[in-house]
Amino acid sequence: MKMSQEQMGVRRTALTLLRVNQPTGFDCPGCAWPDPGHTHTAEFCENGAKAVAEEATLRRVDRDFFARHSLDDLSGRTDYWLGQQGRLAEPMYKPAGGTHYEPIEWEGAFSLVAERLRSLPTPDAAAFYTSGRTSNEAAFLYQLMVRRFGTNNLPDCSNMCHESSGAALAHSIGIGKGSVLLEDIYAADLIMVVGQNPGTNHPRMLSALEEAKRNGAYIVNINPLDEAGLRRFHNPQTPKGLTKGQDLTDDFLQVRLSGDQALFAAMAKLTVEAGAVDEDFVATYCSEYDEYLRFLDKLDWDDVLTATGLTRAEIERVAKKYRESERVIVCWAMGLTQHKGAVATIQEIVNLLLLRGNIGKLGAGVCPVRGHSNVQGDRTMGIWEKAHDSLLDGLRDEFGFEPNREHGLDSVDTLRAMHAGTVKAFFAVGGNFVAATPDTTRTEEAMRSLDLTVHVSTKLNRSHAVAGREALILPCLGRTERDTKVTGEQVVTVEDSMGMVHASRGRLEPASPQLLSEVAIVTRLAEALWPDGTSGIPWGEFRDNYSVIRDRIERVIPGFERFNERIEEPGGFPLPHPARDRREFKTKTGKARFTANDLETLEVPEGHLLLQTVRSHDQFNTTIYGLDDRYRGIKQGRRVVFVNAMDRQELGFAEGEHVDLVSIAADGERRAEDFRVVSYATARGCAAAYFPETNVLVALDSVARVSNTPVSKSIVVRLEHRTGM
Ligand SMILES: Nc1nc2c(c(=O)[nH]1)N[C@H]1C(S)=C(S)[C@@H](COP(=O)(O)OP(=O)(O)OC[C@H]3O[C@@H](n4cnc5c(=O)[nH]c(N)nc54)[C@H](O)[C@@H]3O)O[C@H]1N2
Ligand SMILES: Nc1nc2c(c(=O)[nH]1)N[C@H]1C(S)=C(S)[C@@H](COP(=O)(O)OP(=O)(O)OC[C@H]3O[C@@H](n4cnc5c(=O)[nH]c(N)nc54)[C@H](O)[C@@H]3O)O[C@H]1N2
Ligand SMILES: [Mo]
Repeated sequence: MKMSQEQMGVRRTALTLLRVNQPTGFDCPGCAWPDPGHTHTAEFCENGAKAVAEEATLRRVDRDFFARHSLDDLSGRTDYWLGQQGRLAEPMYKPAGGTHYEPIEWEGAFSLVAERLRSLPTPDAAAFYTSGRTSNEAAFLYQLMVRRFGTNNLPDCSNMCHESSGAALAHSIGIGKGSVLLEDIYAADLIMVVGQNPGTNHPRMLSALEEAKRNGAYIVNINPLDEAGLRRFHNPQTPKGLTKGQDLTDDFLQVRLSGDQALFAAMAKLTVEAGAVDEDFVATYCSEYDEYLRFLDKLDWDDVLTATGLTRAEIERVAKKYRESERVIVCWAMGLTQHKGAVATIQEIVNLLLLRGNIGKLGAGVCPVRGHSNVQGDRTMGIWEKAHDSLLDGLRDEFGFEPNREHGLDSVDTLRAMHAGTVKAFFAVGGNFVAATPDTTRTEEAMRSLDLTVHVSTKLNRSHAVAGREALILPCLGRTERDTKVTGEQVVTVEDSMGMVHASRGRLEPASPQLLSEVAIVTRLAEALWPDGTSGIPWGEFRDNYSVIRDRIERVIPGFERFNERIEEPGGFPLPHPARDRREFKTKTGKARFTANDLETLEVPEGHLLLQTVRSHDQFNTTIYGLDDRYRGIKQGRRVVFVNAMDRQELGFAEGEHVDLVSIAADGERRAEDFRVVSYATARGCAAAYFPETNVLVALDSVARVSNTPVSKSIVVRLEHRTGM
């Protein structure tokens, strides 16, 4: 409330927060956790309120602001300062050689961007990024425009987020999405929360866990950090909630960073050895079981204990719970996806669940918990550099053009292509590419070397300050704002983490009369790219009436039958999920696949630690709300490094000492300066610090196998005393 009132004032605060996640309101821009049946007046959380306040702020970034602050000035500011300046209010342009952004008319902006895109040597010389707040309608039109233009270069924030989950699940169960609904959470008898900090990043998930617990579920937390938000949960919205301070979790495995693959394989081995396998399920629904048994047979306990840092007794305790449970769900987030072996780890989770038929039945399944509120929907709409032929065929048949069939660039490959000089123009709908991607110093060089950078954004951020030769900022409406077109007020739709699609209606007066919706920006750019209707696509009709876009989505993307009708259903409608709905597995073998992946031990040289980069309680990705991290006891500072007290002593650092973090990689060292050492309950040999301050440490070539996701959660580093300090 305090942050909301500072940003929005008291009246606007109350009006706004009452509209979050209600059937007639807007979808919370905070996270992708689904909404329950809308029984509470207030289905939002502290961090959702902060996300809303950031967008509904009364502060404005307009032409006077840009006249006062040069690009040099802006690029020297912190992410926190940039975000605090308020909402972008009008389109801005930085000409080649210019030192400042200057105002530009919308029409001029569109024709300039269209002209520059058209004069590229090939459509593949442009990359079109998406962050996960973009609505289904805008995302569908955006990928349509990009594919009509001729490229599949559609990197998105997913590439840095749940790409590993999608890759692993598509291989193992034939669909890259989670297989549980809220009702499953309520019906489970064992829920493992792995590599996730829901107290901060998905607070509404705690209410669901609380309900599950009330129904008898046993909850196990698997994490190198004993995240306080998950441990001592007290739901302020339910007077009859768990008593204050009671633990939400029943067991805690303090695993080492990157140790989860070994942990889940060991639990699988114990399950098999105890004779607890559901042989019928395995015989009916699964393939490659024998090969997997051979892998488990070879699994060496010493390797498991080294990788996990756990005792055999701890692992046996949870494995026993697993085989005594009938309905098991495993939830995870970035703690699993951002490692070198992320895909193998998630496949190992599927292996364990398959052993006892924990998929495709009530109360059981896989639950990757998504980050951005519509990141899953954007992928469903075709924001994917490796889209399947079925989507491209659909676009061809519906819109009458032959799409490029060659796979495009993901986020990391886009950066590589920028370095190589083959990508020359970068266009982003949302996000903060420069700050969210790895290898900050080199990434900034790459962005500055481009001919053109364009950002469709709500708020000022670092990516605007690190500009190409020519650069544009195109300010857009946010989720909370009214979107009025000639046919009336428009609604958009989003898909949550559990594959439920529902409507979102902005209610607030737009932050500036100059703002356009993302749909308007995409369609007007498309009209500038193909003047006089030469694209054969009726962009103007789409802009005037979003129902018409939904009609087209319905015809191209499976699962959206009667789309316009069904968005009115309270709570939305579920998209089909063959593995969940019918135990139908659309994999290469036609069955759910056991996958045997050899364990791989991370080499950490003497005197080094494994560093993970995490979110504080006061940030949304690269948007910094404040400088505290309440649950971890940090006040007024983000440059801290959490280290196990015993490691700190052994390595010879004092509590509170200021150090540099130095990462080592094949192509050399990288340094992040001046972090305060804080002793913290983390697994031995592991450390943690906040992102994006530490992205400078992640080498661009340090990526997860298969998914190409930057390895942000196991960076080999050493601490160095700061000389002369
Ligand atoms: N308020 C708020 N909400 C958000 C966001 C935000 O920034 N702020 N971001 C949104 C987005 S885009 C996303 S993707 C999600 C992110 O949600 P989270 O994944 O919860 O975010 P992180 O802060 O990256 O936390 C990673 C967690 O995994 C643990 N972990 C790290 N490595 C390992 C490992 O090797 N094994 C295990 N078992 N655990 C590990 C860390 O200790 C930490 O608890 O949240 C979304 N919601
Ligand atoms: N080291 C490290 N790096 C990471 C991670 C990590 O854990 N560690 N996490 C990764 C993950 S999980 C993710 S998802 C990425 C996040 O990467 P991004 O999605 O690129 O970054 P965000 O910080 O979420 O983007 C914030 C910006 O989005 C814009 N914005 C907000 N709302 C809207 C809207 O409605 N429309 C438009 N057009 N713009 C809007 C605002 O201008 C704001 O400044 O970062 C990744 N990077
Ligand atoms: Mo994310």
